[in-house]
Amino acid sequence: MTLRVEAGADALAAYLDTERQAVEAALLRAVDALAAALPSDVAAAVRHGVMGGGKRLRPVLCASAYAACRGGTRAAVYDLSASIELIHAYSLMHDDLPCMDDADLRRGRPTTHKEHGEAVTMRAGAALIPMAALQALAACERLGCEPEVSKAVTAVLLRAAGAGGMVGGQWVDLEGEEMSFGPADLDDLHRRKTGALLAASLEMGALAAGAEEPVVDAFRAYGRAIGLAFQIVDDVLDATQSAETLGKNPSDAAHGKSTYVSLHGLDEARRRARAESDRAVAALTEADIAAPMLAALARFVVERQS
Ligand code: GRG
Repeated sequence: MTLRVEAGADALAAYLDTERQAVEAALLRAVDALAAALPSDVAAAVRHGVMGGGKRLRPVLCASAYAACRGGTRAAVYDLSASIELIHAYSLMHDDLPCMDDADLRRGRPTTHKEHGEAVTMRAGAALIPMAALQALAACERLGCEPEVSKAVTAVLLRAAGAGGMVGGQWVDLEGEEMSFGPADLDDLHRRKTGALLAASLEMGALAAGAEEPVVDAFRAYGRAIGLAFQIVDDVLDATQSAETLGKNPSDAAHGKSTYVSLHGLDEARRRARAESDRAVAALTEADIAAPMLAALARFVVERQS
């Protein structure tokens, strides 16, 4: 089978809607389980940070990669997908803290620390990290993965979240407040800060589905490319949209950091985002992966308005 067809906008919207509902249900299961083991103030902050909307892009990518490899999904796939969103949610909760981005608006609502306080938000975010790893392991077991596959899937998540990935990218980003980056530095920063978790989402779905190495590699390449496209578009939106439309405070340019727009200008930034989206689709096509929704998602990432 080959990827000749890209789903249309309506089909993609309906698909995203259905997938997101399954993800929301899995996230609620995870949050309820974690909340039972936490003091009530920390549990409330976890609920605020995890259940407060969001595109749920990473879990949808994970479930889509699984479905493309296995021809369908199962409930446990969404529990696996939700483990990635728990990491993403903690990263946003901590990123918004005064010691990092100091943001008061996220997903159109007050940030977690604005409602629950800084100390409680720190604890809630920290509780989500081990929870995510345990959830990934348990979901893999329920999917019938061999123990070494479960470990590999969980390791992909933790590696992407760690110093070589998201946390490392955030360090570099924080240091960037005092220095300006060149184009290669900016690519490297975002490959780690945003791209690593996006690529891991697809890799985890493919690995859990038992895909062969070339297929896993193709999903990783797709993830890396849409990760970069996603970040370029984030900079374009920051430069062109109001906080009200975005539901968050435009950040990097406001903090004097280099962005794709400040380095390349708006038109070139948009061209680069489209080129990465094309690269993502080509990675799937070349590996003969039939995934029309993922092809459409690569377009959605560059056309999104928030
Ligand atoms: C201690 C250095 C250190 C780091 C802790 C805070 C942190 C870990 C990492 C920050 C990672 C971060 C904020 C990455 C940005 C990722 C990004 C582009 C977020 C926006 O993603 P969307 O648009 O958001 O998918 P929604 O709201 O749709 O989920």
